[in-house]
Amino acid sequence: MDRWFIRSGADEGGSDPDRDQEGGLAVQTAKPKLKRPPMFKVLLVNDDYTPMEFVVHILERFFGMNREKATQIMLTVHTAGSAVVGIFPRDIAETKSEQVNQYSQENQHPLVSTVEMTD
Ligand code: TYC
Repeated sequence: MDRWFIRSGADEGGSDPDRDQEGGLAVQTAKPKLKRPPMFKVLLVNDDYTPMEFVVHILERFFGMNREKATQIMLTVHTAGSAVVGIFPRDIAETKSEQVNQYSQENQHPLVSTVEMTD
């Protein structure tokens, strides 16, 4: 952090740690207040029972994908076992994951979504 000294010319510094030899007052540049929030991955997990068409519908409904993108991601989950379907701040990631799990349960499908920290 940069330290600069304001010079009034009047007093001497003495023992004040925020003043220099000639009495200049130390000022500090402030840290920027806004940080990017930590991001979390939402994953879909493969299973043997959920119909492919239902998974495509989930990806369209909750992750705003078009049919082509949703189909491509569904097939990745189907062959690789899981895939990241979106990256969001924590609250949004958890809400989306819960929406997927609740909607799947309501429709009697075992489809599961999980949330993981990004590294
Ligand atoms: N494996 C399922 C099937 O063959 C399809 C599927 C894809 C299920 C992705 C879950 O997250 C999933 N019908």
